[in-house]
Amino acid sequence: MAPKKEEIVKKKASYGAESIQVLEGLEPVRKRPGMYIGSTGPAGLHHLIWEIFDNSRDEAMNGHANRVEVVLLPDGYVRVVDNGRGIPTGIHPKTKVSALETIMTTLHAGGKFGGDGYNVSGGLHGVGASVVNALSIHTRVEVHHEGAWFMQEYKQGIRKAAVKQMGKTKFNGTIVTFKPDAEIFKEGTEFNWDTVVTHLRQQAYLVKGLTIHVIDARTYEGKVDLEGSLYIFDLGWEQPSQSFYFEGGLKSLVKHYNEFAKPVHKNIFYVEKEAEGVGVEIALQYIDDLSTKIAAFANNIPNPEGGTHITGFKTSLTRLINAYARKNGILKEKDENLTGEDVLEGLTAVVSVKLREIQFEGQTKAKLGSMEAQSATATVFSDAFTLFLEENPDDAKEIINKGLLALRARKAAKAAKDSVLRKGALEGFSLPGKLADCQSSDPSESELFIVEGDSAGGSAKMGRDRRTQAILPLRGKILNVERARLDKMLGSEQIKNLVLAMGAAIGDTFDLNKVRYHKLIIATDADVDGAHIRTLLLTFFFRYYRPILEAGYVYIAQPPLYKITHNKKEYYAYSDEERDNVYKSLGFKLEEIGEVDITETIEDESKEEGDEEEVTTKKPKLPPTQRYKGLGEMNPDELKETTMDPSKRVLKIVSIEAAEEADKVFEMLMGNEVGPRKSFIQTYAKQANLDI
Ligand code: 1YM
Repeated sequence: MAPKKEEIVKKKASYGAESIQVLEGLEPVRKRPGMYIGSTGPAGLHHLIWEIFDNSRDEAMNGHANRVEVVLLPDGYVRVVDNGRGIPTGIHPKTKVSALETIMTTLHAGGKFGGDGYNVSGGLHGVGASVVNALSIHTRVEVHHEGAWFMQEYKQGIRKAAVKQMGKTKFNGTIVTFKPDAEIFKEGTEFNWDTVVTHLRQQAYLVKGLTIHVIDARTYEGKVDLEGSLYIFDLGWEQPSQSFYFEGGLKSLVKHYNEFAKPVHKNIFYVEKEAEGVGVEIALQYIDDLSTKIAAFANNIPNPEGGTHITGFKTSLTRLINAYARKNGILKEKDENLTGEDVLEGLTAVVSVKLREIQFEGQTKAKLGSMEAQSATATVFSDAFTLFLEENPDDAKEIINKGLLALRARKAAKAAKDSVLRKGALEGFSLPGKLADCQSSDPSESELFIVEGDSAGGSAKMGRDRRTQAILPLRGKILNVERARLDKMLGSEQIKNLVLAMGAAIGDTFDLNKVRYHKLIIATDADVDGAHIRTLLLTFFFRYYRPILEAGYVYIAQPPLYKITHNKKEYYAYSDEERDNVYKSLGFKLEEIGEVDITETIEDESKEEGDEEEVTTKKPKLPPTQRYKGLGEMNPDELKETTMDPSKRVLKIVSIEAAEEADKVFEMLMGNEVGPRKSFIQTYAKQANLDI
């Protein structure tokens, strides 16, 4: 959250109002909200909840609270309740106002009370509350402390009145109710239930023993009784709600991550210990998969880019696994060590550190920079993991076997890559026989059409502009290698041809400057097989040719779905909607006609190719319309006009994100786990059926 933390002189003090440091008012927050909450979009809006929640969570981490409730209320309000000590309400000696008011209405007001508590939010305790207050149209804070119940309200961060004692109470805790200011959050002030639930679930894993209730009471029609019970949850409303409580902490989180995966060993490794003044908590388990998931946290802040703690962890993991494998004769003297890459394959791990002084690399908190976290993590992990391997020999054996498998796969992949390279190198300029190359040798004007199937390939060859357009037909089914590791694809003739045609090698020797075409156009059919092949090609580019994607060289052709013939003129439509628009523009009224008249080419398995039957449903009033199921159904002229001619065609550029998405789909379709594939197929079965 708040920048320029360094400016704050940290002062050790015991609990009390006098240890709060006051720096400035709240105007800067409303002037530049982005500086304090990142953005005024949805992320910034949700950040408000996290800020208030963090104060409750810190109270729990310091051992004073064990329950937090987050309620989305009607009319855009949010309420966060905890059962901690309550924000101090005593009078501050300098400002002569209540500590509560100072915390809520001044920037950088906070305090480090109770000396040895972790400064868990990576800032000063309570610093975020004033920012939330400044950006809310209405805030109400209630503190229940030692039998007394206090309250103060604010508008856009400005108090309405002094802190008031409302009465007596038997609770202890803090309640903050606020409504984000629509003037600030111009994109909208509606919270996303899933975002809130996901964030709070993760937080529950990070704070062992803390119960978090999340309640969606936005549609509640009764009066919201803010002054009744401390916990709305206790009132028994029938509202969507979720509660999280994880005794196992990070162990539970690893279990959650691996919920749909197949573990390669039974016991989840877990340690929680302090070294060199740094709290370290680690959990891990290997699964039968190629991916690696390491979640990193420093003072409960996610570090998507890792940092010193992750470095310490990874280095130790590689060293310990090799040491154990050698000691137990699994790796012989002549064998080479497993690499860091090998031991990461299939790993799910969570590493969380707690530091008193925290340093991040760069402006965001994405990467931890504190050096002491590296050695502390290494120390704690080394001792505990060595013991784990020794006490759980079955788990140890499976973990090492998994690493050995990765090592073998890595070597096989390298051999395959080398052979592709060698072939390219040996044959000099010789290109694959399947490739119909273009005449131009200027990559910036050259295009390679990667076409599904030999028959479409034939049409494309005839319809192309030979000067700038090259065609590489792929035999569809062969690419459909089920359950294959991607490494194996490199052994496939089809992929080798593609690599050779592109002319830029692969792996370590890849050179973007050598790519022979600056447009690589994937042209597959608009059916399930076509989608499958496209996914596979995109995955291939994503994993082996990311620079090509980043350079924006990869495109997807958009062949039309329909051809409409009317008065000797032809019209192409790329979607059902476009087709209907064509009808309308030609003066046909869809509403009156109802069903659309479509001529389809029905393929009959028992007949020879080309011997197809035309089935036409006669509905008199619409012009003849042909639906293309594949590129192969188009003649060269049609293909040229609709898909290849640069002045008429539509191409979709592939972003790195789209390729990453394809990679995920590929993993699901081709991976070892049956569950996700099954549910994917069930979900998309309806869409798939349309093509049959
Ligand atoms: C719903 C939001 O803010 N709870 C909360 C905040 C504080 C305390 C307890 C607290 C902390 C300390 C001592 C301490 C805060 N205190 C301060 C400050 N819930 C919510 N619960 N006594 C009470 O850290 O030593 C800031 S936040 F600065 F006054 F200590």
